[in-house]
Amino acid sequence: MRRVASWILVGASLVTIGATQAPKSPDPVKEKRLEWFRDVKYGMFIHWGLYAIPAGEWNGKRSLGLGEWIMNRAQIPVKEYEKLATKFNPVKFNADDWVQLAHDAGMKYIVITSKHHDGFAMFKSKVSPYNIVDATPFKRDVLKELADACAKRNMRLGFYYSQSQDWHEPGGAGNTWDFGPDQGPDQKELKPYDKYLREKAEPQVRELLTGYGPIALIWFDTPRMMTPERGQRFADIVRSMQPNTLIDGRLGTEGDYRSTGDNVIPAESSTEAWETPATINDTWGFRADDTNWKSPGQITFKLIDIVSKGGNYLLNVGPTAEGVIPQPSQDILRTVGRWLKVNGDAVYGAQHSPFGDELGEYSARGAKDVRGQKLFLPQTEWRVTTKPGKLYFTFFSEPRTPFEIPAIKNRIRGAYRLADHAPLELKTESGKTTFNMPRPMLDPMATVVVVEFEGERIER
Ligand code: H79
Repeated sequence: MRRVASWILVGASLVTIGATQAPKSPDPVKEKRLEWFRDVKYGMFIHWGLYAIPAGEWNGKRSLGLGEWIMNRAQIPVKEYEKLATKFNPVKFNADDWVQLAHDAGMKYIVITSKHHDGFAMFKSKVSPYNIVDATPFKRDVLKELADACAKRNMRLGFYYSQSQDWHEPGGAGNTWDFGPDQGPDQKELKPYDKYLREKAEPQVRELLTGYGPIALIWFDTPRMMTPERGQRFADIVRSMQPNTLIDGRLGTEGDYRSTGDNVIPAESSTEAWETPATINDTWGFRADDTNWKSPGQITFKLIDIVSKGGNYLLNVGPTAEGVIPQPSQDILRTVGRWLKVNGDAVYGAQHSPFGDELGEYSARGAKDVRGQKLFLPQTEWRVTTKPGKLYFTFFSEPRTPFEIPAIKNRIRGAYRLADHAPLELKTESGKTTFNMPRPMLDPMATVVVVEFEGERIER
C-alpha cells in the first residue's frame, strides 16, 4: 500500500495537519522557486542571540525550558533584559568557521535567527537601535559577515524572523509581564500590534532583503494574531523585493512549503515540499546545562527518514555567547557529514519512498495515543529513497536475511553497496527478488544498497 499525505505525526502526539485537503494544482512559479529546496534536504538552523549569555540561568537560578525563552520564562522586564546587550561581545565568532562546519556536515543551507521573540536584532537596523551594531560592545553585523562567508562558499542563507512575537515592544505579541495580555477574553486586541508590524517588523524584513545579497528564505514563526491580511503584507514585501526567496510555513498566510511542528517528523510521505525544524539536544538557543545530544546515528536516521518521506531536515545549533558552536554539536555534525560524503547519493536530489509499509503501521489492537488518535508504530530497520532508475535502501540494523525487495513491475538490473560499489547477488524466485546484506555491515551508522531498475519510475 502506498501512503501519501496523511500527515499523522509520530511521537507523543498524533496530530493531523491539513490531511484531507484536495490537492491543489501546482503553481509553476512556486515550483520553480522550490527546486533547490526540494534537492538539498539538509540545512543548518542557528539560534543565536542575547539569550546565549544567561544560557538557561537567571540570577543564579536555573530557568527551565528553551534557552531562547528565558526572558519569558523568568518574566524578565525589558529594562533588565536589555542590559544583556551591553555584555554581548562574542569575540570568538568567525563566520567562515560556521560556514565551513555546515559544509563539512553536508548541510546545504543555513537559517539564522535575525530576530527572535526577544526582539533583539542580530543585524544593523535603522528601524530600532536594539540591534547588535548599535547596542553591543561588539558592534559587528554578524549577519553581514555570515552572508559574505556564505557567498564565498556557495552556501544558501536564510533568515529566521519572529514577525509576531516581540517581547521588547509594547505592540509586539507575547510580553504579558511588561505590557499585559495581547488580547482580551473577547479576542479583542489590546496592543498597538499593527503599529509594531508597520514600524518595526515589516521595515526590518525589508532591511534583511536589502543589505545581505540573495536570501534563500525567510523563516517566520508563531503567527499569533497574524490574520491572512497581515501575513500577506509580509508576503508582498518578500515577493516584491526578492521573488526567489522562499517563505516557510509559519507566516500566517500561505507560504512556499509546509513546516511541521518543532521536532515533529510526520509518520508518512507527502509530495508537497515540507521541512522539519529540529534540535540537536533539547534547546534551540544555547543552554549551558543541556548535554542531551542526539547521537550521529540518531541524526542520520532522522535525516534519511525525513528524505524518504519527501521532506527537509533543518537541524539546529546554538552558539555560545562567545560565538562558538558547542564542540559536541560540531563533532556530531562532522560525523554525519563524513557518512554523507560516502552515502550522499541516497539523500541529495532523492525523492520519497515509492512504498510506505517500511515506515511502520497502525496498532492492530486499535490502541490510541494521548490525543485519542490511532497509534502509529514506527519501524526503524530500513528506509528507501529514489532517483530515476535507482532505489536507495538504507539499513540501520542488519535485516533478517535475506532482504526482500518490495514487489515492483520494473525489471531489476542489479544491486551494489553504495559506499564501495561492491556488487550484491540478487535472487529471484516466484516473482520475489531478495538479497543478502553484505556481512559484516561495513558502516555501524547505516549501510546503503543501491538497486537499479529499468525505467525512470517505480511501477507497482
Ligand atoms: O525558535 C524555536 C522556538 O523558540 C520557537 N520555534 C522554534 C523554531 C517556538 N516558539 N514558540 N514555541 C516554539 C512554542 C513554545 C512553547 C514553549 Fe513554553 C516555550 C514551551 C515551553 C517554553 C510557552 C512558554 C509555553 C510554555 C511556556
